[in-house]
Order: sequence, then structure tokens, then C-alpha cells
Amino acid sequence: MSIMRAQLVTDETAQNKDKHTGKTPMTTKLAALQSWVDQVASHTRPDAIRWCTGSDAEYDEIVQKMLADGTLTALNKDRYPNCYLHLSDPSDVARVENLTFVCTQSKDDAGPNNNWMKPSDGHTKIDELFAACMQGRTMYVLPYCMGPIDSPYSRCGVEITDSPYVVVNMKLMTRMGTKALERIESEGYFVRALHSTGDLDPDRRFIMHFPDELSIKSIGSGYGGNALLGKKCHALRIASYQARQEGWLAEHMLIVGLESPDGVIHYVACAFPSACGKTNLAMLIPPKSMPGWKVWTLGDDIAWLHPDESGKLRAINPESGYFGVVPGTNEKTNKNANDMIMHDTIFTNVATTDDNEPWWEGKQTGRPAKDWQGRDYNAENGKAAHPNSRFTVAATNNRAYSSLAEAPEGVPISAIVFGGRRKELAPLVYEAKSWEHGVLVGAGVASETTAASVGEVGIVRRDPMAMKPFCGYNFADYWAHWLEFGNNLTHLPKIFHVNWFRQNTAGDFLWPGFGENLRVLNWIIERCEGRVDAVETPIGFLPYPTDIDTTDLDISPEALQALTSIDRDQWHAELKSVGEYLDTYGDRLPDALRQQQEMIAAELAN
Ligand code: GTP
Ligand code: SPV
Ligand code: MN
Repeated sequence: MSIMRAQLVTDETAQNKDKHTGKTPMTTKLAALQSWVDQVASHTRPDAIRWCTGSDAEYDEIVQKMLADGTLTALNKDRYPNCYLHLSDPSDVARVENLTFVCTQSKDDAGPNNNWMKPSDGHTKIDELFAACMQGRTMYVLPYCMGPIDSPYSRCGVEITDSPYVVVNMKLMTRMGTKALERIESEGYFVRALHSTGDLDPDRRFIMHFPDELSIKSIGSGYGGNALLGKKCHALRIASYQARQEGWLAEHMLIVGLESPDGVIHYVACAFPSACGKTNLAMLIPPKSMPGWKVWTLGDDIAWLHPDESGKLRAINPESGYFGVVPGTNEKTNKNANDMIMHDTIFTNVATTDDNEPWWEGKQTGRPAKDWQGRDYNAENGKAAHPNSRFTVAATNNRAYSSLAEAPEGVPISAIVFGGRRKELAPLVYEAKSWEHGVLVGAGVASETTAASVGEVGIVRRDPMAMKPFCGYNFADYWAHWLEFGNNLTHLPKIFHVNWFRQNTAGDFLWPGFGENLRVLNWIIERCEGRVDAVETPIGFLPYPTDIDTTDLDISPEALQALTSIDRDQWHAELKSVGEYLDTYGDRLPDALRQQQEMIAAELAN
């Protein structure tokens, strides 16, 4: 019944409707949704309205249209079947944190970690930019479900967009279309996510969140997290706000299943900042020295964590596809990802070869002929592929995709792992001494900035829980929520910190990374199972160097020593710096977090 009502409105039929009033035919039985769509249409004035069903035929049709108008170009059909290239506007290549706002009534509720505007001011400012912005364009209505369609942990939204590129990306990355609409109609509520590429003028670009209204408005960018609103805007910023009210967590975490040769699977959730290795860890291939191990991907970017009835922690991945960093992907670093993106993939801002294959730095085969701006490649113009060039691909393309990714109850989590890019200081791995200490470890995460966000690259900044750009409310309240959340778990997962990016003075990585990271995850599992001792230090438990298996690896004893020890003076300075950072949250900072910081700083001073 509802499927029939959610009938497809083709551009032509919609055009024959009331172009100027923007009135749309009744296409949903949910009045709240219909009236929102009508209201947006009358404000933005599209030429046509199309309700998307999420079918393959619809995807193909919209791709064909973009091929015809040049929004996409087809890549080499023999080597990369059904793969397309999109080159974005050169001023629109990454998330824009300075233009991203959380609009709560009180500024303190958004916190020092967010840009803030009063909701009424935010609406006024952005609504002005939306006025008539869809003239000459089709407005697409995309109902989507974040998480398995039948999971009680999932949440739905509707994105309205004038970008066909957003439509095909949302189709690959979320459960988008008729089934989501059915769930929305039966639940009666949904996140309102309004997007327009606008005129791409960076001065007229804003990504605004209204968490109390469960709504998002984004204009002026067609790129990634700015435009695919189910992802960072909904599944992290809005969801984290909702999660606090409802007693769960929405986190910037991969979820991976690690199956040992005896068939036991541990699921771990890891929070690393943008472009710091989540996708690669989520689909890693075990090294030869670990025969019989299998790795299962649940998710590569976002985890929603809930306590179950027995007090265990369970996770679902709200997404069903990947928007992953392309550079660095090759047969050796990540064969799963490399194979996965050889068919049915949309590439954004990569270079191309003479044979019209996609090319990127670190691909290791072929040569660039055209760069990411479509110019003849010239080394003087910089990199051939943009450092934040991305692939969009459905999770079903990944041969390691876990069958449990569709399980409504999610998977049990054995360990939580924080990490970042630190060329200095942070050891390969350490374990927090308690849940409270683990929350401090997460709050103190710092990492070198990357090309995933507009701004300077390589600057160390605090990125608590890898959520600096994504937490929809005051970090002080967020840490209090983490502490409280632990109280509701009867089986507390252990919390760890890892760093794959430690360098020597010559700038070489001390640790080989990628598949070899399973050696470190193995130590983490052994700690969870209580099978291995560790060295106690003020910052937590570190491995005995001999407990990290380095079979077949070319690692000097000095390098291993550096990776598995700490410099007390440097760490004392670090704890002081963490303390200063926490100070910026003032009175709202939870006492327990301050106590942890003071206790460890004092131990390091001895
Ligand atoms: P987002 O999608 O931005 O959230 O990023 P992500 O955390 O999923 O990062 P991703 O796995 O895509 O890695 C980003 C970059 O780091 C890529 O260029 C990778 O090749 C590189 N990388 C990933 N894992 C490792 C590692 O273990 N060691 C080293 N040296 N580089 C890595
Ligand atoms: C990130 O920046 O963490 C991403 C890419 O995963 S985006 O979707 O652009 O946020
Ligand atoms: Mn991410």
C-alpha cells in the first residue's frame, strides 16, 4: 500500500504539475513529511520533484543523466566496469569545519568544540540562501534508514537535495528508498535533512544543525560530509545529541570482527580521526605469519553503541557503504579495498591515465595523464589526485563484509580503541586502567590534521574520541555521558590507544601498518582474554616488547623499544597540556575526568 503511494514521480510528470507553486502530488501518507516537502518546494522553487525509490533502475537512470550532462564521466569499461569519475569544484573538496554550526538555544549546550548560532538566526541566515535556489533543477526526496531496516537501534531521515550526485552516493552508502519510507511512515518521525549545492560560493556555504528540531540544512557544497547528510550530519552530530538523551553513543568508529584460527570472533570498535586509518583497519588482510585468521568488516566510519538487556555493549553500523580515502590504496596496503573499487564505484577527484583508468598517488601502477581538475598532468601543479579524493562504493562490494552487518541486534564489542597520527610521543599501543581512565585517554586524543577537512595539514590538534568535528553538543557533557554510560554496562569493554604513525628522526614510519596492525590487535585480544601480562606505567599498560609478534618484520630492537615504551618527561608535559585543554571546558567538566588527569600527572611527576 505505502509502496504504491510512494510512486515514482518522473521529472516529466512533475514538470507538468505546478511548476511555480512548487506543489507536489501526494506521495506519502505521512502528512508531516508531505507538508515539509511542499514547504521546501515552495521556498526553493525546483522545476521538478522526484521521490526516490532506491531501485537499481533509478540509479542507472540518474547516472545516465549525469553522464549526458558531464557531471560524471565513465571510466575504462573493461578494467573498471560501472565506474564513474566526478570532479568537484576545486573550491569544494573537503569538509568545512569553520562553516559547520550547531544551533542550540544556549551557546553552552553546543560548547567550545562547536561553532554556534541561535536557531532563529541560523534559520534566517540559511533560509535566505535557499530562496529559489533550486530553480532550473530537480529536487530529489530521499528517504533513508541509518542502520538495518528492522533494527530497533536504527534511525531514519529524509534528505531533500538538488544534487543527482548526492542521490547516487546516498543510494550506495545508505539504505535509501521505499523500505526506508515505509519505516518512516510507520514510525511517524524522521530527521529533516535539506541540502542544495547552491552556487558553490564558499562565502555562501553553511552546514547547520538544529538538534532540538532533528533537522539539518546544508547549502553551497556538493562534497562528502557536507552534502551526504545521512553520514556526518545525521549519524554523528544529530545522532550524538539524541544518543545522549536516550542513553547510547554515536561514534566516529570502525567496527571489525577478528576471527582467530580457533574460530573465536572478537569485535572491536576503533575511533581514529579523519584519514587516520579506519577504512584500512576495517578491511585488513592478515599477514602471512598469522595463518588461519579472518577479518570481517562491519563498518569503516561510524558506530552506534548500545547497552543490551544483559548490560553488554553492542554496535551497529548505520551506513551500508563506504566514502573512503583513495590515495594510498593498492594491492599491498589493502587488497580488499583495491579489489572492491574496481567495479560499481564512483570516484571523486582522482586523476586518470591515458587508458582512462582512475589513478592516484600510491596506486603503484600506471601513470597520470589528467589530474583531478581534468588538466593535463603536470607535476608542477601538485598531486595528480586530490589528497582527499574518495571512492563511494556499496559495502556488498567488500569481500570481507560481515553477514552480521544486517543483524538488527548488532554485534558485541570486546574492546574500544582510540588512536591518531602522532609522529612522536604515543607508543604503538597501551591499555587504559579503567573505564574512567579510558574516557580520559579518549578525551586526550590528539592527531595531525589531514586533507579530510579544509585547512592546514600535519598540525597536531586535540581531537577527543576522533569527534572534534562531529560531536553535536558540548564535549564536557559528552564526557559526562561517556562516564555515565559505563555505569550502565555490566561487562565493560577494555579501552586502548594505538598509534600506527610513529616516525624516526629521518621521517620513516617505525611500524609497517596496514595488515600488520593485526599483530597489535592480537595483543589487545589477548589482554581482553586475560592471556598476557603487561608493563604498568602511569599512562596505562604497555606490552612487553616480546609480546608483539614481529615474525617476518624488519623492525630493529631500538624501533621496537621506542614503540613499546614512554618518555616520562614528554608524557608529563602531555598530561599538563591535556589538563589545559580540559580547562577550556570550565565548570561543566566532569570531576572524574579532572581527577584522572591530576592523578596521572602526579604519578608522572614522581
Ligand atoms: P575517513 O574516511 O576520513 O574517516 O578516514 P579513515 O580513518 O577511514 O582513513 P583511511 O583508512 O582511509 O586512511 C587514510 C590514509 O592513511 C590512507 O592514505 C591510508 O593509505 C593511510 N593509512 C591507513 N592505515 C595506515 C597504517 O596503518 N599505516 C600508515 N602508514 N598509513 C595508513
Ligand atoms: C571524514 O572526514 O571523517 C570522512 C569523510 O569520513 S566525510 O564524509 O567527508 O566526512
Ligand atoms: Mn570519517
